[in-house]
Amino acid sequence: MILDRKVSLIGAPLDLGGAVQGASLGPTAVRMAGLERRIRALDLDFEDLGDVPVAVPASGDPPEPSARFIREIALHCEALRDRVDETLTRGRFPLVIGGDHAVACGTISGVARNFRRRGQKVGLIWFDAHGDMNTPETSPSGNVHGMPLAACLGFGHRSLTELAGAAPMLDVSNCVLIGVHELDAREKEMIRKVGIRIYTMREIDMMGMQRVMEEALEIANDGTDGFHVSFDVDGCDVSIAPGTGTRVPGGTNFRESHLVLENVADSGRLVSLELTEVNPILDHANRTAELAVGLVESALGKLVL
Ligand code: B3U
Ligand code: MN
Ligand code: MN
Repeated sequence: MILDRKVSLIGAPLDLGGAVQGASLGPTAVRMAGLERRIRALDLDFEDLGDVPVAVPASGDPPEPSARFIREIALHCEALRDRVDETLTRGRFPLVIGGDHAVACGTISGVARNFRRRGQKVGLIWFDAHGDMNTPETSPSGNVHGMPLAACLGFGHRSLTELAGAAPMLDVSNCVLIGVHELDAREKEMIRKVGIRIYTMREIDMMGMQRVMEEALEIANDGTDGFHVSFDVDGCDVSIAPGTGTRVPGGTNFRESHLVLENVADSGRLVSLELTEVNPILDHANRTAELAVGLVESALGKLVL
């Protein structure tokens, strides 16, 4: 099912949330892999809104080691939030390309604020090798790209948790984490405490991706007016997505990765999509960006027949 969507591409070239640099080139790499042409080939209206600016931090060590570059990251997220919110208000579909995964605080706060204003609720499907459920208190690295899901659920630095107004941005009962295969010790405690539904790689192996997605969609759609997908390419197996900053062996294969987004498209309830952590510096021949473009097509309803 190809939906009648007007797609607005928003680049979010943030590189301050992770330890490895290069995710700031993600939007360029995905554009160069033919994103616009392939979306237009689906007969969808397309506009490119360009990139949301990122401040250059002062030189030297970041002032907050427990949440490195939090000031610059929060500023970027505020600008991204406003762009996403406006895009939805214009009746268009925000497609955000990161950037490290800290950009999700900007995207999701934009969607949440827009829905809140209209008295509506939005669900969330978060695909990732990691939980992204750290806070400055639990994080072993101080890297903010390990914290965005916790921030969206109301835990962490106030400059992120309150981006949409009063925290939390989302109701945890409509949020689901898929593809996880690496968690930090204190992050596991957070996941249990917060009570978010999680499908690790083990559940995917045991249940199959189709059943996992059927359950995930039920959670994201239960009493909501649509859902957002935050897709971290590091959840895909290293063999198909080598170009990403924190590689963990044992991710989803090519078909499982597409099946996630094919199910999302079939639901007809996707309101916005973001794809993060594409790092072409670590890649060969832009393979991960090319995978990313194919995944966007699946999310927008591309069918073989
Ligand atoms: N959980 C670790 C590693 C990590 C999280 N997200 C990514 N890496 N991409 C951390 O630093 O919080
Ligand atoms: Mn992530
Ligand atoms: Mn990740």
